[in-house]
Amino acid sequence: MLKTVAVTPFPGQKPGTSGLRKKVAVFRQSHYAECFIQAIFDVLEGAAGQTLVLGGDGRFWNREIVQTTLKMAAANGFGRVIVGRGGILSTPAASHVIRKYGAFGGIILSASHNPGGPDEDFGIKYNIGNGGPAPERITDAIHARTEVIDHYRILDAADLDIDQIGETRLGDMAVQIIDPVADYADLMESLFDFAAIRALIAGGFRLTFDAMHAVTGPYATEILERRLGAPADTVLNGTPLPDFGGHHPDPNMVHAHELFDRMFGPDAPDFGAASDGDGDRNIILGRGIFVTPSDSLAMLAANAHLAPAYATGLAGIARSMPTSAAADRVAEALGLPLYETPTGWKYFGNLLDAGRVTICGEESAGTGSDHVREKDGLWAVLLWLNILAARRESVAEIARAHWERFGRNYYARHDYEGIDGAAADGLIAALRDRLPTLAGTRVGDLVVAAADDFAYQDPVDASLSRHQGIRILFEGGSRIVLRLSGTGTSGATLRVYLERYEPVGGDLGRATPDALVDLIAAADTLAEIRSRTGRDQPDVIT
Ligand code: G16
Repeated sequence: MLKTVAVTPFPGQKPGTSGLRKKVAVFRQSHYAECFIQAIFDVLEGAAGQTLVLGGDGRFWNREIVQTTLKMAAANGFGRVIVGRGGILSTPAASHVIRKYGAFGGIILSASHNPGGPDEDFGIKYNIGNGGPAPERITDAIHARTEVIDHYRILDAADLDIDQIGETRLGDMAVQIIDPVADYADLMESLFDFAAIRALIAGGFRLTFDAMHAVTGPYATEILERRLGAPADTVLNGTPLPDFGGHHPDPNMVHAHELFDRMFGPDAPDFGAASDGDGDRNIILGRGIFVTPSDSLAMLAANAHLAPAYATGLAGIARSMPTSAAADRVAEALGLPLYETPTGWKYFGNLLDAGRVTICGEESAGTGSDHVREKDGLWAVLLWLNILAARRESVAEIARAHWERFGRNYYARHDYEGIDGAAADGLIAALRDRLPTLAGTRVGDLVVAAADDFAYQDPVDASLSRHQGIRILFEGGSRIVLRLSGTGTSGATLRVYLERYEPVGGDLGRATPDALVDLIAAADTLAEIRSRTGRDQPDVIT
């Protein structure tokens, strides 16, 4: 039976960098999730009778919202919903399933790298028919709709069994439960030289993958252990848990410290990697080396031709603005266009659809290609393995050779988490006010060459996105970027991105903190970080 439920709008249902992310307690309020989901359905044109893909990273509240979404999709006229068994789909797998089955779009339930559990975070995002995150014009329309919504539609029906593969019906709508892993694993097998990777592993190459008790566990087990023949203990923390075992499923030095300890410890394996809550992020380590995400993008782009899918070369490379310029050097050397976009994978969608770029990446541990429209953690791991299998060199040797050819972009991001929102806004506003007068300012030995508030005009649809981060460029090519995160759920997170370029022939083997010490001091002087936030050091350095 179809029910129409009268509601009053909830304030603040504004999608951030990647969908709506809030504390579970917020989502548990009566009608809260329903209002947001109805707002999504209300702004979609032509969805009647179409297919929707549905899945999430398995965090606490995932199963409940899967049931709610199914009943609302049926009441809103969808013809079919394809659901990952158990309500599970990694973000890149969801993107692939949307594309493979020609779906109208998809709803992905995830707060990505944010912690999960009854007191932690949940999220809902909408992806369009190309498999990618909804662009700003759609997320803005969804937000506008949430502000005036006065009812939602839902089918009054019993919960469906979402744990058996097969097809059932909900009202007039078909519900198809699929294996969440198989399509994605097949896609990976079509892109990479699995025989070469299998031979590498069979020859004694040792690898470890930390799934962080998040969604990639079953994907990594199928691909690395079953299809590529890695030993059964290759995947660590491979069982997805609703609270990720009480940890942040955020692959960085702080939250994946076990992996870092192992890779920098005695008897380290040859290769280590981790992914995040919903499987779109990755970090890459070799024995005794961490490859920064910005460097990983550059190294993958420089070597992608070694994998079958990219053997004929790349169309172009895109990176988010705060990501280091390491990839720019590769693009220049290969004669490829390089696009600099705002933070957020959604900005890559048009470039990928238009065939302007093949590989994209972000400093926030995201890399991916035109095979889907999301960043893809296991894809990056497999491309690295394919390159290692082809080159038969260590990760450290590949990194060293890369820097000797292109120079090295020393790079770090300093995060100040959970700071007072007004203080964070004040810091950015004050800096913005001073932008016109910053050029020529001397800070220690550094001289500001230019400073601006990054704006991006999409070259495909000409849409303009303003206020995407403050850039302070110094003479000699060093750079500081400051922006506020759009993915947090408590207070504000200030991100400070620091970069120094060391050309070929320079000192390529420094410790990153040493190489950045003057930039760290300059960031504090120029942005008054300590005095405005009350913090004298960052919470997380990535
Ligand atoms: C999301 C976006 C990424 C972005 C990252 C960090 O990643 O998809 O494009 O780089 O957030 O954004 P912010 O700096 O605003 O917190 P994920 O993995 O959280 O979906």
